[in-house]
Amino acid sequence: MRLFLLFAALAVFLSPSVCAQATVNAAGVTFVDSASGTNATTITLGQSVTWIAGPLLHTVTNGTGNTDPNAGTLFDAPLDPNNPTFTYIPTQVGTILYFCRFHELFSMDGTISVLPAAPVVDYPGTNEDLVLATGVNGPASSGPANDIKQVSANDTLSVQFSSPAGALAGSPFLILAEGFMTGSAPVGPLPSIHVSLTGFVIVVDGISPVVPGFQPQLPTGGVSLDFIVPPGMSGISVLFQGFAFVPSVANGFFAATDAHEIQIQ
Ligand SMILES: [Cu+2]
Repeated sequence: MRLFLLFAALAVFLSPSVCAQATVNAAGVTFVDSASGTNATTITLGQSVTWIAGPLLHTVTNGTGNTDPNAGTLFDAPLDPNNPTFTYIPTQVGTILYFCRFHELFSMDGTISVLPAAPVVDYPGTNEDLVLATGVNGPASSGPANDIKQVSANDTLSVQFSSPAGALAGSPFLILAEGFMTGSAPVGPLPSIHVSLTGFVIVVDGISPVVPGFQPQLPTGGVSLDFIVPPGMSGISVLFQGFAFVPSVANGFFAATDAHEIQIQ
């Protein structure tokens, strides 16, 4: 019942993701990477490399040279005043050698080292002793690469909220959630708050006294909730995030967990 209420609160915002990219200048008869200052470029998988022309005629050609049978199999692009830029996005981890067909004898060449993409923390919190973990029909998990999960109707979603080392046990706390159309995640008011000020609902209220004089507190063992995913909710996601409110934390006001996005398939 409560989950239906969560899903009723929908927020439609777009959060564009920005990927850093590399640029390489054709300087005379040398390729110069803007970051390294040499002909060596390092990126992570998913990032692009853009070459920028100088006044001379060049090519950007993968391979070790004109006699390489594989030369030009990945890219073989002109780079000159009429073709001022060329962009390539590698599709796998590894090293790509490239050269200029016109200036091979001048050693006009370079390398692209493509590293694995780092695990993504999609919804970072304040990195304190406060953890939200979620599980689908099994153990709950948290940490990098665990912020987004998929569920289907009738799955059991478990949401666990705790201060593993106990530093924030006993604090006033909140567990919040916000529903949205998958792909249109809400935009929070601060980098560590991912629910929007207008769209969140309170899942567990660890602030407001139920009995006057008795302040609720985060239990030492944390809080654990189980939901059965209702049918008919495909295409909707719910963002969960937990907070503790004590002056001893880094910002003096609150600690926040990573948020977890649960996408209903
Ligand atoms: Cu050249």
